[in-house]
This record gives sequence, C-alpha cells and structure tokens, in this order.
Amino acid sequence: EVLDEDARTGLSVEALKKAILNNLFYVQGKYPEIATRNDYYMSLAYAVRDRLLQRWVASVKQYLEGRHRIVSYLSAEYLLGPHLANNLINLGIFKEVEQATQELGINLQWLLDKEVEPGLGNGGLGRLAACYMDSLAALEVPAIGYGIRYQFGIFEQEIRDGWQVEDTDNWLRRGNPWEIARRELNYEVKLGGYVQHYMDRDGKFRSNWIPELTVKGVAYDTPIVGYKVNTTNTLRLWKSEAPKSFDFQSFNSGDYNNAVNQKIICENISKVLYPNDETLSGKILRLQQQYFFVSCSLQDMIGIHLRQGEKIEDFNVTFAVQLNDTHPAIAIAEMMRLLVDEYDLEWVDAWRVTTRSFAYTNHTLLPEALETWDLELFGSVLPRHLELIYEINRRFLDEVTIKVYGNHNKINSLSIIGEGPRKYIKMANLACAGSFAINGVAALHTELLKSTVLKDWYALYPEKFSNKTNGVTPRRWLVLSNPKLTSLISGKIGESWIKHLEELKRLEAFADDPEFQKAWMDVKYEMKKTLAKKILNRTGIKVNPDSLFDVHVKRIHEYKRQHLNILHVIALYNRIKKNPSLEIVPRTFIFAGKAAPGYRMAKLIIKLINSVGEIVNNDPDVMDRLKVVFFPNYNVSNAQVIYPAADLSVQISTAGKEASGTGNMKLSMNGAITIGTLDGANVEIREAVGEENFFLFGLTAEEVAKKKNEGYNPYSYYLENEELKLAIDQIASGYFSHLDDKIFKDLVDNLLYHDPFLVLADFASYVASQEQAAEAFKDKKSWAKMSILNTARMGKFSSDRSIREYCDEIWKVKSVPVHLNG
Ligand code: 26R
Repeated sequence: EVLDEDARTGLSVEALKKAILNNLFYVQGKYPEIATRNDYYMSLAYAVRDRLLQRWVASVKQYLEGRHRIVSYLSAEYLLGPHLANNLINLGIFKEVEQATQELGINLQWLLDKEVEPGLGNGGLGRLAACYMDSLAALEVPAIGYGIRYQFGIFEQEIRDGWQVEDTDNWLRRGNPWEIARRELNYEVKLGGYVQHYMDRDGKFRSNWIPELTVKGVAYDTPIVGYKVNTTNTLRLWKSEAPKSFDFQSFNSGDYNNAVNQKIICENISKVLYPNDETLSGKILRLQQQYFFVSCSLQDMIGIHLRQGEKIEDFNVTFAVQLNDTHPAIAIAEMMRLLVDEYDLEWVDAWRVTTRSFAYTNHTLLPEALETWDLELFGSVLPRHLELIYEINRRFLDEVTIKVYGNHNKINSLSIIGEGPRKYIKMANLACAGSFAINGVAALHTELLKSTVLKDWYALYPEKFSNKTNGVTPRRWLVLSNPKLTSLISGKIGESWIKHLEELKRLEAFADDPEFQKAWMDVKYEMKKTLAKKILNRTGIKVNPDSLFDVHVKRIHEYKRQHLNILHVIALYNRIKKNPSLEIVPRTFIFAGKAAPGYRMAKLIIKLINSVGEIVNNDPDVMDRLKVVFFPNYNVSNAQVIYPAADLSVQISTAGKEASGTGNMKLSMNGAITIGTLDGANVEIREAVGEENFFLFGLTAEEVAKKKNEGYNPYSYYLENEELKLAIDQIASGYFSHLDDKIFKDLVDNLLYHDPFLVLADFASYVASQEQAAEAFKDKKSWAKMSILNTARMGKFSSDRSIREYCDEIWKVKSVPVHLNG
C-alpha cells in the first residue's frame, strides 16, 4: 500500500488538491457543486496556512531553544498587500497550485482576486515595513513584527465627479484566514488617571499609577514565510478589547449601559488607521493607539525574554528593537516604566538596558510630520510617562549642558520638552536620546538629517548615525507582479537573482541583443495591454498601449508635485491646440494615489487632474495623442498591475523633501526609466543605472534651500514662461472646469504667491527633460536598452541588501537556518 502524502503538509499537486477539497468540506461546509469562488479561496488559503504553520512552529521552537538574538520591529503600519500569491511564491508552490486548481476546474486567478488586501498602512513607511518582514524571513533572521490590528485600514478611494470620496475599508468582513487569534496571549494596558507617590517598607520611593481606564490587548499572529526557506517569522498585531474584570465592576453596580459604553471605548483604540501621511493632528486616540501597541509589545518581549530564564538586565541581549519612525517612540518611556516601576531596577541600570535596546529610523524631514504632543494632553493619557520623560530629560540635559557649554539654543533644540505658549513633547528627541543608533533612509536624506533637523544630535553623538538606504522585495515587486519578465530574466541568467538581486547585472550582457530587446519590449507591451484593460474597466477611459505610459503613482502631496506633472500635460495639450497637426509621441498620463481626507490642497489636485483629463481626453483635436487617467484606489494590488506597465517613472518631488521613495525602485526594477529630481533615493538610482539611463531635471536640494533663503518669487517665473502662464491662466479661468473660475482659485493663488515646493521654478526644466524622454522613446532599440539596463542595475535596491546592513551594522543579529523535523 502506498502511503498518502499528508494533506496538511504535502506540496505535490495531488496533496494540494486533496487539501483544497478537504477544506471545502470541513472548513467551509460545502461540496463542489454549490461552492462559491470565495469558498474555494478560503479552502486554498487554509491549505496554504497549514503549510505555513508547519514551518512556523519549527521556527519558533528553534529560536527559543537556541536562545537566538531576535529583531523586534515596532511599526504602527504594515501595508502588506494580498498574502495568498506571495505565500505561494515563497513556499515555491505557485505552479503546483495552479495545476491543482485547474484540475479541480477552477482558475487560480479568480481565487487570487477574491482576497481583500490588508491595508494597514498609509504609504511608504508601512509598505517598507512589509518588505522588511519579507526580507528578514528570506534571510532567515529571527524577527517579530509588532503593530496594530486595525479593524479598518486605509480608506477606499472612489472618484465621484472628479473628487475623492472616502469609504471605510472593512477588510475583515469575510474573515481572515491568514491570522491566528491568540486569545490566551493578552496584556493589560493602563490609560489616564493619576500617579500616587509613596515610600514602601524598605524606605524606597515608589510610584503607583492609578488608571482611569484599563484596556486589554489580544495578539493576532500572521506567519511570514521567507522565500524558499523554512524560516517563518511572526507578525503580531494587537487588537484592543475590554478586560474581563471590567464588566464585572459595572454589572455589580447595576450600570449595564456604562459597561457597554466602556467596552466600546476600549475597542475603539484599534478601530481605525489614521489616514494622515506627513501631517500631524495631535489626537488623543492616536497617542492611545501608539502607547497601546507599544506597551503590549514590550510586555510580550519581556515575557519571552524571562521565560527563557534570562535576567531582566539582559533584555538587550535577546532583543534589538527598531522604531519605525517616532510613532512607537513612547517605547523608550514605557521601557523605563516597566524596568523601574515593575521590575525594580535602579534608574541608571534601567537607562542602560533601554539605551542598548532601541534604534530609531527617521523617515521624513518635513516639519509638519515631526511628531509632538501637547504636554497637557500627553499627561492626561500617560501621567506616569510624563514624569518619567521629565526625569529622562533632566538627566539628559545635565549631561548635555557640560558638553555644549551652556549654549541655550542648543539645549533648547535638544530638549525633549518644547517650550512656548504651550509646552510639548518632542518624540524625535525622545527617540534620539533613548536609542543607540539613528538612521535615515537614503544617502541624501541621512546627510540632510545630520546637517539640519538632527544637527545638534549629530554634533554630540556622531557615532550613533548611519545611513540605511531603503529597499523593496523583488519577490512581490518582480516575481509576483511581473511573472513574464521574471521568466524572461530567468531564461537568460537562471533564478538565483531572486535571492541575490545583484546578479541582475548579468543582464547587461544582453542589453544590446536585438532579440532580447524585442522579447523585453514584448513583455512590456503585454503588461501595458493588461493595464489598459484594467483602466477601461475602472475608469471607462480607452488608452493606447503603444503610447508612452507616463506613471506618477504615490500619495497625493504638494511636495510630491502631482501639479507639476499636470502643468506639463496642459502645456502639451496647448501645443496641440496651437498646431493640430503637431507630431508628438502619444502619451498616457497615469496618476494614482490617495489624499489625506483633511488635506484640502491634495484633494484639489485630484480634482484638477480629473478636470484636465475630461477636457484633454474628449477634445477631438487631440486625436488620442494624449490621455489622462486617474486610476482610483491606489493600493498594493493595483500597484502590482501598474508598475510592470510603466515606461516612465515620474519621481519629481522638490529636492530635499522625499526622504527616499520606494515606488521609484519598484518602477525601475520593472524596466521603467525615471524622470526625476536629485531627491531621496533617486540620487542613488541614477548613480546605479547611469546618468544616460535617467532623465534628470530641476533644482538640487542645495539650490532649493538657497532660493528660499534669497526670497523666492514664483510670480516672476509665471510672467517669464509663456507656456506656464497660459496653463495657469486656463486653470484659473475655468477652462478645465466648465468655466467655474473659483474652484481652483486657492491652488492657483498658492502657486503664484507662495509655491512652497517650487513648482514654478522647476517647470521649464521639467518640460525640457520630458522632451528628451519623448525623443528617446522614439528610438525603440535604445529605449529597450535603457529599460534593460535599469532592471539590470537595480540589485542594490533589494530590501535584502537593506536588511543585511541593518543586521550587520545596527542589530548585530545572525541568520538561524530552520530545519523541519520529519
Ligand atoms: C505623524 C504622522 C502624521 C505621520 C507622519 C508621517 C504619519 C505618517 C507619516 C508617513 C511618513 C513617515 C512616511 O511614510 N515616510 C515615507 O517613508 C518612506 C519609507 O522610508 C520613504 O520612502 C518616503 O520617502 C517617506 O515619505
């Protein structure tokens, strides 16, 4: 008798088929004739989950038994994107599952399309955390990601009458097969109230925090499997609930309504992701969210550490804790509270452990994104932490005062507490004071950190600073989203590039090969056709896949300058209107991105894009030479379809404003050529691909700073440039808005009289650079070569490289290969 392969762990087509059918029956309670696509999706998802669990249990066992050092990544956001296809690729069973589903008479793509993506992040920072989780597992590094299990992730965007309309993201509505609720793993978190001080029997001063409210955090774990390794790490997200004890109190006092109300207040904390990207609104709930997940995570880490029989003083030996921006920076104060108040450590010992545990990544230089909390508000939520921060600051400033020789400006700038009409807590300063390492996310960004926002910190602690240029995972952003390009590449150089992206270099040898060039551009064309179909489907706009796809996709923000792009569109449109027989390279302008719901100017920019699109797309004179598309609801799933179809990658932020950018990397990896400023990682991308394979324009960061210092006058650029003047006059006069001359007034006035992001100063340079791009696009062979070289030279921008640097230079952690027993 032949032994069946285990239906729970087998990786053969037969085992997978059996698993799907078993789950259809035993999980979904259906038989094939009445099963829906969603039933099949769930059945397959559970089949995949079983295979993950086998590796997961083995990983956890090995980490704990070997007492290995563990990376703990603290992030308020994880923008994961759909799990199923990614897990199939990392498990190495995509083909097998394709065949298994086919033999069951179903199409794998239908099932993949059923998954609602977890959008638990805003943009770059959240997506970076997701790429880093993938690379940590791929590199077999023991790691836990900690965050919040928002019931509602980033809102869904609809476009109505050209305006953005937000809808709630109910991503859990059909259940989530990728998580395991660990009901038994929960911690209490205090909020509000006051602090009592007293002396205990041994004459020791003690603090007793009497909270106004206690909430419970419950762990929800998602396994993260590495590419073709057994390593399966944990993403542990906390859901807030009312503690059990709580209901009792109110029931006993007969106040049932109050009990229910309090339950709602507790559950509110992890209810919804704040959709602000780069603009702070100092809301109590957001501080509660940050503290909630940080406290649960630290209690959890300490538990893991102590259960291994280690001493609390050695916490920093077990864990390296990375702060993903300042959102989790309250961890510094919470760690001190736990060590001093709960574990009875002396202050200096507690501070030593704390400052050896944490490292801080900064992701932005924009002043409006630097987190501060009104001191009174802070004290009302975290009264004990306010005391601790005062004490941290007092000791810290004592130490600093000696070093800076009583320079009061420096002391003010370094102080964790800001003075003014109202006092406030500066989270970046708390993070810097409490961390042993501080890093920026691209070379230019790190240099600007050292010379501007964190200048005084750099002067005092230069050894803490380093750069860790961002990276993206080639598994999701090439293998998964661009399978045709992947097989073309692997056909030439094998498959090892997927784990060692520098090997893409070997494609350079084929950059001049006409046959390879053709095959390369054929894939691009296929992907453009696929996107064109999606565009027609989502927007009703018909676009020509032979046209140049000019792709500008990212959050909508003035510093990212979507309005500079649209001014260029209008200029081209006017050239056609002036000379209808003009021969120009046909173009499709593709925009996508969400605006923060409260960010008026960003929402106006979306409206402007759609208004210009309406006129340009429907003007018979244009004869389909220009098309403007706003692709709604930009998210991970949509990005996966857009990147492979891009010819031009538009990366036109004002120099000095984009910390790194990561979409720029994904686009270039997929063979798009960048038109961009010397900003963020663009600088390094240009260095890598070669200046002849990159369209550069615009002021440098230094020139921007200088111009602003000298007193920038946007109006003079408007007067000097005819095309610019006409474009702006048209927007102002209602040419694109059915003669409504009020709708864009604020946007126009802002550009003419303030223009904080120097759109007008860079306009002429941008238009000229776009002309070069169009010229280059006409020569199909040389364009193909540029495209191939872009992909070939993107090895540096794998998140594997970034993570290796973090591991070697900051965390000091090593790989731990995981073996499956039996
Ligand atoms: C405080 C709050 C309002 C807030 C500020 C900023 C919330 C969210 C953000 C998002 C920021 C931190 C962000 O996403 N920054 C982006 O990080 C990416 C990953 O490092 C960079 O590539 C990108 O340039 C940067 O804007």
